[in-house]
Amino acid sequence: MIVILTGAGVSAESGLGTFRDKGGLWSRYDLSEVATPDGFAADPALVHDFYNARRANAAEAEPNAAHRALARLEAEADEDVLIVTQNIDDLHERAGSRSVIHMHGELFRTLCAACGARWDAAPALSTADACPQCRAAAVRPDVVWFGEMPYHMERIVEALERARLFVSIGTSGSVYPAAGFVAEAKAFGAATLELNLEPSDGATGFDAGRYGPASEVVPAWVN
Ligand code: BJW
Repeated sequence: MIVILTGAGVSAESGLGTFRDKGGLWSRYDLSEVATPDGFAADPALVHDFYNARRANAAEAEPNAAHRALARLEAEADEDVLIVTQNIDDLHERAGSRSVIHMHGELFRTLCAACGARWDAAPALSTADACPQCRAAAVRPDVVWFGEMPYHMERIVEALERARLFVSIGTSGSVYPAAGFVAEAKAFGAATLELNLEPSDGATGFDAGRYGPASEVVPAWVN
């Protein structure tokens, strides 16, 4: 089995901003204000504006050659291929990948913080929205903020245990638990490979690395 961890760098060439690069989202927004439960409690309208803008951006974006190469790999490989993405966009699915885990949630899904109901997101969410199930005004994007538990951790650890190869693509490796997957995969016996624009902070933890834009290095690796 091949387990592929993706991050914002895989969608960068589709026009979606990364977080920590120069000019990235965290240079324009205070992450404690827009990506924490406390930030949402303090100013839900600001947080909705942040995600509404990203939803509009993602709706206009198209998958790039890296997303398409990964979909082709899944279709053609004679072993299981699982994408574990930290991205909340839907570009892997739109490129044709079927086996995708969104560990940090999904931009196009909505969560009721009161009753846990989930449904497809309207293009724009507002503080006036009520949950269709319990009517509470506790509607939030279905994404994982700092201090919250990433989704599907049990399935991910099971996959890391089975992996023959672990590949990390377009992630700075600075956010846990995803940043720890390479060490876990290695401990379970997998070979590890980093594909990124440049060596990440955790590059020395990989057996090998190939560096350049995802739209080039990912298709070159898949072929
Ligand atoms: C290109 C490119 C091109 C550019 N081609 N490449 C251990 C130690 C210390 C702290 C902690 C710890 N464990 C947990 C914590 C706390 C915290 C944390 O990690 N803090 C760190 C900052 C230190 N983690 C959490 O709170 C997490 N929850 C948690 O741990 O729960 C408890 C738990 C315990 C044990 C097990 C399990 C759970 C939750 C983290 C939630 C992160 N949420 C966000 C927002 C999601 C919604 C949204 O999108 O708005 O997730 S933050 C943001 O960072 C987003 C991303 O998914 C995530 C990672 O970013 P990513 O994808 O790596 O982007 P960048 O910008 O950092 O990097 C882009 C890379 O691409 C760069 O390397 C570029 O070079 C490259 N690139 N163009 C190829 N064209």
